[in-house]
Amino acid sequence: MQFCLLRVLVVCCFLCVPSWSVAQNPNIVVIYVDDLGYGDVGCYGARRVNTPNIDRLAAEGCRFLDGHSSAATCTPSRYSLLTGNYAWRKRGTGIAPGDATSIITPGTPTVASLLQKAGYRSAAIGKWHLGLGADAIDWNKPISPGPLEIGFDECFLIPATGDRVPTVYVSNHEVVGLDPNDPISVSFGDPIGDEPTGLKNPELLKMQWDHGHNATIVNGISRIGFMSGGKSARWVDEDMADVLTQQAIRFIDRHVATHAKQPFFLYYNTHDIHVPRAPHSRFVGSTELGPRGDVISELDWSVGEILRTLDQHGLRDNTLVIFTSDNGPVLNDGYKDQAVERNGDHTPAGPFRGGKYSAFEAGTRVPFIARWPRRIAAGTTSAALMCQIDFLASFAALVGEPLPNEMQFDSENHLPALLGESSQGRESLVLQAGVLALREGPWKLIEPGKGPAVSKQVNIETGNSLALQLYQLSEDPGETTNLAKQEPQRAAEMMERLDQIRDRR
Ligand code: NG6
Ligand code: CA
Repeated sequence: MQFCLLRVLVVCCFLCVPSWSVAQNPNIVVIYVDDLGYGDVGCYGARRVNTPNIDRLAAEGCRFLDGHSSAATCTPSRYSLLTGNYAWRKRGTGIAPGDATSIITPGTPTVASLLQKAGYRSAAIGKWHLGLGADAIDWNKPISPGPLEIGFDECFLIPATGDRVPTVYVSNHEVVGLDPNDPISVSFGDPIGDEPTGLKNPELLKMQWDHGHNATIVNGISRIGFMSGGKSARWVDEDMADVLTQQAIRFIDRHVATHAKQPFFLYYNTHDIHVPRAPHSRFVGSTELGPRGDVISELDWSVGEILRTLDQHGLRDNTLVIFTSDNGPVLNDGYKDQAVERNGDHTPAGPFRGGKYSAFEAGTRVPFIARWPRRIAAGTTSAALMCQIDFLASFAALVGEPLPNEMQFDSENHLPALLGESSQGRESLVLQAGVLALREGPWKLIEPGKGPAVSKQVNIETGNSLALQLYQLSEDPGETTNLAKQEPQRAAEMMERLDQIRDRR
């Protein structure tokens, strides 16, 4: 009798559990790193830096071996990730100047607006670099449109990059900590203000510039662009990882406290490991590689803090965490920070050729890890061809929210591959550097293009060549042997298919 009662009770309890706690869509955290190369973290082979937290993510989830950003620089990759469309279809999506207006206009469907429709609360934290405002920005007034107008509920941003003015954070529509009596002015043309510049006052710098980056000095580092005013609002580079990590943690804490019944989407964009590389003193000297290695340690710490926060709230099991990078690695990106001199035998690009800005594989093949303990098997790897452009359609499938069907997207639903349930990813993928490249299975075609074969400033092979290039990556991951002449028909057919995709809309 007692046993029967117990059974009835157990069944009742099960039936009474509110449906959201059984079937609630997972929280989604995208950790989007800046300029991190395929070979820059332990779980992808790095031996000169320790990344225990990133490695833990991989050990508890699926590590993708052929995961890509859609472009070899920041703005187009971020545009594609959020909109599900190739950036090269739209003008003005190259590396955005620090005063660019909003590149994704309100009304454009985005990952954030899709998830918002599906009941998520969302935050964009960290690097934005997709422009803000509709006209020339006045940093002293409310700044709109921005993330809040394309589906995010809140934001805390580095407006462009760490090396561009204005060196201030923007929270929702306001510059954080601005004194109205000390207004901000910014110029990417003629000099403004009377503050020292890297060009005229190199003796004031704690880190020398190498190319570009010689305008207004803020916190001992000269930047791209001139800035005056806004002194109370200026960030301290060494504190940036702490500030952004704190913001991410606070968003999760607040969400749990006030919106626990809703899932959340956290789009967390680190400044690390972009230039200027200015780690907090806790991480200085943590590697032999100088600042570039030390900011990888700092990045790993930040990832660990976010994972710890999920654990603390009991959210680990039902949160999909994706860790990836907006483009491949670069050593000297404009500051003399010892990245080249102290690199030693570290291989930021792993086995691949090129790097940031390059149409060769290292431009876009980046660390790409997905962890969701409830659905993704721990400690797995996948060779599926994956791209961040597919987050839109894959998340739509995940949360059961249809994509607006009057629109055409480049984004494809590869949820089964993302969850490690299928080994089949994309059949084809267009990758953007100065020129476009097409991946199909192990084959890679790079269209002919003018421009230098090696970018002198950053010392990276661009992939530019007047000749058509064709590589077989499973046999030749380093893209050493151009097979276009041996396989003219395959090369011509792939070129035709690249043109078809280009002309599709
Ligand atoms: C380049 C900058 C480089 C970096 C890049 C954007 C110069 C000479 N170089 O123009 O330092 O800021 O833009 O990087 O100014 S990205 O990761 O945001 O695409
Ligand atoms: Ca980048």
